[in-house]
Amino acid sequence: MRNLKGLQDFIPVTVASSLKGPLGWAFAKVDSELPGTEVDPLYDSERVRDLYLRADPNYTGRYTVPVLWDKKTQTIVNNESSEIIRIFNTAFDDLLPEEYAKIDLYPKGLQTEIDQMNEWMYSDINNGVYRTGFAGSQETYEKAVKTLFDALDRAEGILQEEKEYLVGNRLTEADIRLWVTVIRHDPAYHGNFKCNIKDIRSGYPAINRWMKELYWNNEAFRSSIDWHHIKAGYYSLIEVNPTRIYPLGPIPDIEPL
Ligand SMILES: N[C@@H](CCC(=O)N[C@@H](CS)C(=O)NCC(=O)O)C(=O)O
Repeated sequence: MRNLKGLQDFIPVTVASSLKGPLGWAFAKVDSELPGTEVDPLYDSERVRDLYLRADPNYTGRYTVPVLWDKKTQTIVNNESSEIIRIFNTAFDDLLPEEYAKIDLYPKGLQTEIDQMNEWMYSDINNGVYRTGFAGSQETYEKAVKTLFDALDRAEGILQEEKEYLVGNRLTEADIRLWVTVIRHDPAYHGNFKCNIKDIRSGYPAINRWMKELYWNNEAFRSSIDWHHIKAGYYSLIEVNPTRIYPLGPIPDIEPL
């Protein structure tokens, strides 16, 4: 969303390591193993946790990413990705050149349809992969994995017949929200989270085509992906992969168009 709206100069990004340690996500100051991990340019923090505690010394919740940080008030503005993308969609339009200000990924006439789609996609797909991967019993796993693949079947149905986008024949927030999970499916969730009833490349031709078109035809999507961070990150989750060894496949990370 940041790239699509041309917000790169207003909102710099700092990438933490995707190798989660006992104290959570670290900056390059304490963990520079993965290329692409950066230092915190504001406070040279060791971890994302330090930003949460700087914002509120009494904070006791989870230290999650993403974090939208306000340099002026020196605090966290938001840490919920679905809200951050809504903020990016309109909040900076006054400052943006017309070509970017006019981009609207949550247009009035499509909001109901987008919201309805977000609802089942979030619970069954975006969050569904986590429910599957972190299931603590066979029964919970089987329930979650079936729900996930039923929802992927539903998305496949929507994207059939060369449909370019999920809602309204134009790129919307719904595409972004499905894409961020589907792009990680083959390299991460399929193996590490046991989401392996099918992979995207051989099991979902319409989703695969849509995913590849967004990736290969749109720099905003492609440049937001770091395959190594995705793979090493998920496979470093000690709860599901104690050896932290990550697989070399699938090769390629994503198929050509
Ligand atoms: N509601 C948040 C959830 C974010 C979230 O759970 N992020 C994960 C990484 S994908 C995280 O930082 N987990 C760290 C933890 O739970 O300790 C959002 O979607 O923005």
